Formats: sequence, structure tokens, C-alpha cells
Amino acid sequence: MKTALITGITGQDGSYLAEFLLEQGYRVVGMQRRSSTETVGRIAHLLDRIELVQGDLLDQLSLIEIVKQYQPDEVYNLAAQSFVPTSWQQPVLTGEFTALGVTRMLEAIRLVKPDAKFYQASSSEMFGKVREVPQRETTPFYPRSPYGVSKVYGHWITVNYRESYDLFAVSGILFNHESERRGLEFVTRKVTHGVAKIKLGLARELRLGNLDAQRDWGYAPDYVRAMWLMLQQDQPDDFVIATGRTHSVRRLCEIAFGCVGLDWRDYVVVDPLLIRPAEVDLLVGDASKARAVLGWEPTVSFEEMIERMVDADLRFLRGDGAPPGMVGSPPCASDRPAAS
Ligand code: NDP
Ligand code: GDR
Repeated sequence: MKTALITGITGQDGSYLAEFLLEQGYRVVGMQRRSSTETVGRIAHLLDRIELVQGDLLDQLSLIEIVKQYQPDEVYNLAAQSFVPTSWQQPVLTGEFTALGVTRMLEAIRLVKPDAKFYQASSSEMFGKVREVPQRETTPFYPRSPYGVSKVYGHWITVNYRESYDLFAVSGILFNHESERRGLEFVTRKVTHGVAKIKLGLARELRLGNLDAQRDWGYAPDYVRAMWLMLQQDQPDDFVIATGRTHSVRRLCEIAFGCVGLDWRDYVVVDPLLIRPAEVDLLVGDASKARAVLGWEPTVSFEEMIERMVDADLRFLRGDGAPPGMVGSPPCASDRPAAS
């Protein structure tokens, strides 16, 4: 039985990856940072089948100890400060987690188990300002946020450790991927959750930032499969994972409100406070290398995904058989009824 270590197991991707690896027969060890409150909402349904260990990307010794104790065959480094706006408010901490944290994990592997295979969660945010459309593995990086800059560091340190120490270390350049388990602050889930609240009479408007931004949005369970495929190859290499289709935030609103028979223009309010200091205007990825080498294909369309997310948020807010692993808070007293 192979052992996989997942950092960031409490996040969206960590939860799906843990499920996927359990199905493949892995022993799954999840690294969780210490918290005074529960953060296992997304993996509550897996707790009897995975092992959790405390560790932190800020703490080198904890990583060395974990690698020593569990001797993982594969390490998936998904932990990060992953919300782009927060990276302007906490640029140094974002760099510590999202950039230097990668070096700490690589060092633990180099020192303790250099034959472990390593996956780094790199991001389309590294492409940033549009230099080429669609973006592929060879497109130059031009990050537009402290988060994007940190991910560029994480990408290159992964490549560097592969070339310097002959580690099996790969960087997956994943475009946006979403799901019913997405955090409420990211725009897709903010919209689907907002639509559900409006439909149920729990809110009257939805405040958003830049409606013109365009993203290549895929479905998270498809993307964790690509992570695993990258580590099953004979040679380590880096891959773009994307659907090849892009949509604006405006179109996202149109589809999501349309799912419940509402017109988005009656509810969406543009809030200048939600406009970013520097924006990534257009992302659309070319995943032809992943298709050719990994045999990877996305299986869920954007429209189908948004429909699933709206439906899940309606069930979640009604307290009515929502899918496992959803996070967020149920409606509270401060939610304004539509009719007031
Ligand atoms: P989430 O924000 O849902 O999860 C982030 C995870 O990182 C959480 O488990 C969080 O733990 C953990 N974490 C944060 N800081 C630390 C730390 N110092 N030590 C240990 N754990 C920490 O992200 P996603 O699941 O969406 O994304 C996974 C990875 O993929 C991230 O690196 C992200 O940047 C990257 N990525 C994501 C894309 C997407 O569209 N989802 C696209 C491209 C890349 P806690 O629960 O304690 O907060
Ligand atoms: P992103 O995702 O920054 O691409 O990073 P997010 O969903 O936050 O934003 C996507 C686009 O929507 C615009 N937008 C808004 N965004 C949010 N969050 N809230 C709003 O109200 C809003 N209104 C408009 C944004 O300006 C942006 O253009 C995600 C994260 O998962 C990263 O960790 C990951 O690396 C990248 O995707 C690929």
C-alpha cells in the first residue's frame, strides 16, 4: 500500500484528493495546522479512513518529523494562503506560506526521503498580465498579486530542486477549479451561495467587484485526478490543467441566477471596494500537453458545475441533504428577509 502525504487536506482540493487516493487504495496522511476551532468540515466524512497529523508550512522541523514518521511515497503540497485579495493585506505571511513553505517541504524530502514524489500546487495566477492566449507551459509569467508572485517562486523552486537534486518534483499549473466545497469568498461559490440566499428570501442583493474578469473555470474533482496522474509518469514534468474555455464573471452571474429563474441584473451590485489593486483580466489555458501525455480530460462543463453548485447551496441553506464536505454557515439572524 502506497502512502500519500497531503498538506492542505482541510481545503477544497485536499478533501477531493484524499477521497480520490483512498479509492486508489492509498494510505492517506493529512497534515493539518493547529487551530483553536474545528477546520475539518470538508473531510468530516473521511475521518475514519485518513490519518491527520499536526504540522505547519511555517515550521521546518514539523515537516521533517512528519516525513520521517510516515515515509510517504508521494507528497502533495496543496497548503497555501490561497485567496488573492488577502495577499495584498498579508503579503509577507503569504510569501512565508505560499513561497517559502514550498522550500521547507522540499528540504524535508531532500533530507529525509529523496525518493518521494512531490507535487506542487502551482497556479494560472502566475501568468497574470496577458502575454499569450491561450496560456501554456511555455508562456512567460507576469504575476499581478503577492499571491501570484509567491506561486512563481514555488514553481521555480520546485523546478530547481528537480534539476539540482534529481528529485521527482513536478509543478501542476492549474487554472481555477471550483465545486460545492469551494470557500465562500471565491467568486463562483459567492455567486451560487448568493443566488440561493436570494431565491430563499434570505438576501436581497449580491455585491461583487470586477464583472469583466474572465476565467477558465473547471470542476475540482477532475483537477485532483490530474495531480495524481502527474506523479504516475516515468519522468517528472510540469503541466497546465485547464478546460480551454473562458467566461466572464458577468456570464457566471447570468448562468447562476438563470438556474433559479432570476435575472442577475435585478440583484447584482458592483462594489468598488471589491475591485483589486491589480487585476488578471483574462485566463484561458491550453492543456494539450496534459491531454497527450497524461490522457487527462475534464468531464464536467462550466454550466453543469454552476448548476450543481446552485443546487447544492439551495439544499445546504434549506438544511436538506446537501452533498458531503460543504462549508459555510447556515442562515443566521442577520440575514435580511427579502420582503422587509
Ligand atoms: P483552500 O484555500 O481551500 O485550502 C488551503 C489549505 O491550506 C487549507 O487546508 C489550509 O488549512 C492550508 N494551509 C494554509 N496555510 C497553512 C500553513 N501555514 N500550514 C499548513 N496548512 C496551511 O485552497 P484550494 O484547496 O482551493 O487550493 C489548494 C492549492 O492549490 C493551494 O495551494 C492553491 O493556492 C492552489 N491552487 C488552487 C486553485 C483553485 O482554483 N482552487 C488553482 C490553482 C492553484 P486551514 O484549513 O487550516 O486554513
Ligand atoms: P482567483 O479567484 O483570484 O482567480 O484565484 P476568485 O474567485 O477570488 O476571483 C476570480 C475573479 O473574479 C473577480 N471578482 C470577484 N472575486 C471575488 N473573490 N469576490 C468578488 O466579489 C468578485 N467580483 C469579481 C476577481 O476580481 C477575479 O478576477 C483563484 C484561487 O483559488 C487561487 O488560489 C488560484 O491560484 C487561482 O484561482 C487560479
